[in-house]
Amino acid sequence: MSIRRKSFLGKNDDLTRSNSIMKRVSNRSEKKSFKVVVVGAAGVGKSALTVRAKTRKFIHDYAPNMESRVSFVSNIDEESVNVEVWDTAALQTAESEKLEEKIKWADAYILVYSITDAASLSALVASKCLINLYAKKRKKSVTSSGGSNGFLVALVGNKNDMKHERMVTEETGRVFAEVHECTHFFELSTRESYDSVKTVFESLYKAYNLRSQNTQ
Ligand SMILES: Nc1nc2c(ncn2[C@@H]2O[C@H](COP(=O)(O)OP(=O)(O)O)[C@@H](O)[C@H]2O)c(=O)[nH]1
Ligand SMILES: [Mg+2]
Repeated sequence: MSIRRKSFLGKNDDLTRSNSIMKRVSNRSEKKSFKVVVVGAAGVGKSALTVRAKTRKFIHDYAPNMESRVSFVSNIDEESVNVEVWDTAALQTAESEKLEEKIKWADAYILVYSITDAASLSALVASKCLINLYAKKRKKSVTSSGGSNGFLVALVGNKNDMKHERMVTEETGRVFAEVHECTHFFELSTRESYDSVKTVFESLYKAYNLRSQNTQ
């Protein structure tokens, strides 16, 4: 009798244990995902920024023209977020079909220029137009109020450690961001600061999260 009872209790214990395991597994699989595309002219530091965000390290020489998709888990506002980053290469019109796919895939965009290269800022006008065009077609697009039809776009002026070679003032970057309806603007040095790179991703995610909550 006592043996039967014992085994019955054991079954319950097993059930409780497996329920709690299931809960843990489902919590893990419910980890929020956040997809970001990094866009910009060659040499502005897209790959350095992407690698910095993932590994915290600054890699001096990353294969140029190489495209990569990386993912990492980031702790934002005590939430574990699976951040996926598509570090693009050649984003010019010949590639626009591929670009359409990337733009539709993303939840947010980081447009990078180098403060030492004025042409790299002008080049972003075309990219921003393509984002406006393709992101509208995206089913999941968030159309709340705020800049750029609700698309989350951070303009990042990179390499601000190279002040002696500066060609773009911070004010010019800020005005560009306003005129082209970017939701965020940062000037930073990927080389010098991991924290400022992290802030870019964090700010975009927080805005994304807020908008997702508002549209539910
Ligand atoms: N001084 C400085 N150099 C940087 C910075 N970010 C990237 N670089 C350098 O700029 C070059 C191009 O970087 P990369 O990430 O390959 O550019 P991408 O073509 O846009 O992916 C590399 O030599 C990097 O070391 C930065 O914040 N400061
Ligand atoms: Mg690169």
